Amino acid sequence: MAVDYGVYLVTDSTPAILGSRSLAGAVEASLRGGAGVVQYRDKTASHDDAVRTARELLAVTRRFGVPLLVNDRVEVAVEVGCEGVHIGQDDMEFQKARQMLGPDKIIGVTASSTEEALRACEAGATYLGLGTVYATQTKKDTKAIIGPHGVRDILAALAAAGHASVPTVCIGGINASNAGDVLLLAAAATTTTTTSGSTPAKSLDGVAVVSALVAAPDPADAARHLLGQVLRARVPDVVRSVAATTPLSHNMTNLVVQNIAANVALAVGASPIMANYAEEAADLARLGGALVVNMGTVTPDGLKNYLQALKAYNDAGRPVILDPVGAGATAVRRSAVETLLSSGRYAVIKGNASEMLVVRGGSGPLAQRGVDSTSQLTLAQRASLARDVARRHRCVALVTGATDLLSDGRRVVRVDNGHELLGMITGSGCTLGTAVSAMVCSPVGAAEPLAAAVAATVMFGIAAEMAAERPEVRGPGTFVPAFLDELYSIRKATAAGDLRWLVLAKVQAIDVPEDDASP
Ligand SMILES: *[C@@H]1O[C@H](CO)[C@@H](O)[C@H](O)[C@H]1NC(C)=O
Ligand SMILES: *[C@@H]1O[C@H](CO)[C@@H](O)[C@H](O)[C@H]1NC(C)=O
Ligand SMILES: CC(=O)N[C@H]1CO[C@H](CO)[C@@H](O)[C@@H]1O
Repeated sequence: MAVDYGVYLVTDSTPAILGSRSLAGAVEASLRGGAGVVQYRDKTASHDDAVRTARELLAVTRRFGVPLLVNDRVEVAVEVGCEGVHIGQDDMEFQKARQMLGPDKIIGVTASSTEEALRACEAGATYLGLGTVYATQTKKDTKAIIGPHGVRDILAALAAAGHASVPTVCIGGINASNAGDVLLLAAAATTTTTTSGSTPAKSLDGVAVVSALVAAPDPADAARHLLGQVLRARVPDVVRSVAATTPLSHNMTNLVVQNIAANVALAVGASPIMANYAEEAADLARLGGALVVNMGTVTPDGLKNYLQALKAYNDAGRPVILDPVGAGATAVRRSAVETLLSSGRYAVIKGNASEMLVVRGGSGPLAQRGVDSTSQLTLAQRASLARDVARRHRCVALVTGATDLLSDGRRVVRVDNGHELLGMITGSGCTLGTAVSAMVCSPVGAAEPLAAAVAATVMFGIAAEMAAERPEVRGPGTFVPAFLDELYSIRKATAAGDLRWLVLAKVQAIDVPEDDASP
């Protein structure tokens, strides 16, 4: 099970926190809002009661495909067969827990100092909970309040010791008003380069919260709010991950946009490769990059090449991005999209509303009415479309427009960055596909495809806004070079820990009711 540590819920059954609500109800609402991990914490219930409650929660988490961890009580986790445990430094030691659970279960460990964090990583902890960040009512046996700076120091030590890939969440008094500060302080980490090479920076993967969800008037809404903050704070980490690894962006795209697509790839720190010969694809797929299949100019020969390359990347387990340009405009394109969709898997599918209606297929009221009708889609309908495409094709879907809508099938996120000048240059949509591919195949982005697609959309949109503001930009012609410069300077600033550009990021998780009529 791929774990998304972004919004991590720790339960609390004490009446002061839970009130008269049911625990399972609060958990379910948090999961609807986008929480990615649930930790059942109850230090006082009898074994039988704890097992009963854990089973009840497991039934809920399984429906959402989210792991359930049990705090401390390893024997309860073993009995209910949930995904793992979370242990503190005072709890049963790590090796004993590992022995009881077997090699594959998740074991998270709390750490409140650099020494504890390093020891936990060396023991083999799956992830770390860093804290206590702030004093809190829900956990009174607080060993050490370390504050956001303490968290940052531990992260730096983890990176320096080669543990940058161990996921981390911060815990202790985190709520809607302070989560952003803690996340951003951690996100401003820098990659340090020494004579022995460069040490990747490490930031937080998410926030662990108790009352901020369990005691919230609307846990779903509170979870969405936190998710938006986490995704926004993940942007620099993804951007840095691309810059640190220079992943290959293998683009099979149309001739019209080749130049700008290659330049965008370079500006964000990826390495573009232009190869339309499918025979090369198998070799290229092994180089650890991503493939962009862009349907800009479809010919029968081109389609054959695409299919061969798609298979090569799928076989190599590398991500493929589908950009179904002009899907639905002609019968040839409609059938090309169908062939491509039925022939392989995609990590991300991006397109505007008319293209994505074709990708989704099916028979919503607007599906058959052609391209023009999509301009009347409401935001809620486009959001629902993104989620439909993500579910149907088990991918991250990105529906572009003045507001971009992204979904992984469960969560839906809106990004309100960008500038109208982007719409006046050829291939800006296609080059967004290139940026997405770079982010999605970076080490950080590969583990979190939704965060990766959000990062590409945000970086792209903010670069456009900053370019448009520049005094020398008078229209589309002067915009293009300024846009490339801004992508480049965002990458440079991020690597240096300067995140001032991130104040422009507009990322929000939104509620899309399940019964909302699909377009
Ligand atoms: C969030 O936590 C901080 C620090 O513990 C506290 O001062 C603040 O009042 C809390 N805010 C909310 C909305 O609960
Ligand atoms: C989507 O893009 C295609 C071409 O790529 C264009 O013809 C169509 O009008 C666009 N639709 C919308 C809703 O913007
Ligand atoms: C950035 C990049 O790799 N661009 C290439 C994409 O593919 C076309 C062929 O369709 C090349 O001409 C571009 O150079």
